Amino acid sequence: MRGPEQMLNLAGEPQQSPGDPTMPPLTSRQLTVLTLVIIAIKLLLTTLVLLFFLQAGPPYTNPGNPLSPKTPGSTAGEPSCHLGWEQYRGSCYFFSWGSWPWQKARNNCLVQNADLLVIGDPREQDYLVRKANSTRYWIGFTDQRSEGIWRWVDNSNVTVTYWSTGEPNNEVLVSTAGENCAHMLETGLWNDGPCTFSYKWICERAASV
Ligand code: 2F8
Ligand code: CA
Repeated sequence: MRGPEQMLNLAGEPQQSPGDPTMPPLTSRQLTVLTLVIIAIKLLLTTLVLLFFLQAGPPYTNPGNPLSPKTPGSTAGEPSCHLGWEQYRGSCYFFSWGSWPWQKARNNCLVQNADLLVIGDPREQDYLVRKANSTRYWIGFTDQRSEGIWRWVDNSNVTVTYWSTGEPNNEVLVSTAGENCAHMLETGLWNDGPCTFSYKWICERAASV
């Protein structure tokens, strides 16, 4: 009678166990290190995913979302803004956290039932300069359709402009494509810059009842 067959490895030596054909068992130290490495990779991936989704701003600020709360203290029937948006004279303004190229920034406004900021009068400009707090932001002003003809994204009349001295100059030194998108400089005055550059942005929408 033949006894139970012993498993041999490729070198013809007896194998340690059928469940572990090639590797020696891990020591508890190796197991601990492996577990820590797996946890670290998971944490890193989670952080990267969170950073990606939170770039635009907090997730509860989307006015297209019926669950998105309104500004605390708002009275029923009065126009108001969703949490995370600033209200001023019938408009709600969203100041992004992250920086994106102009079109991607505009798309972010559009998916929030808004559009990039349109400045209609000196009071609105003053308010936004104060709120922008010396940070650059894209605004909804562009001459992409026709060089030198600056239009607001909502096609409203250009009633006031706040170009910085010498702007818009369609500078081609930095980008050969020129400069077709306007942003607020740290001073609050405007500059035309390459639309592919990444800046923060301001969305605007009407305050809703
Ligand atoms: O001097 C004004 C000029 O400064 C920079 O170009 C050298 C700006 N470019 C960028 O911010 C990319 C121009 O837009 C600006 O007109
Ligand atoms: Ca410029």
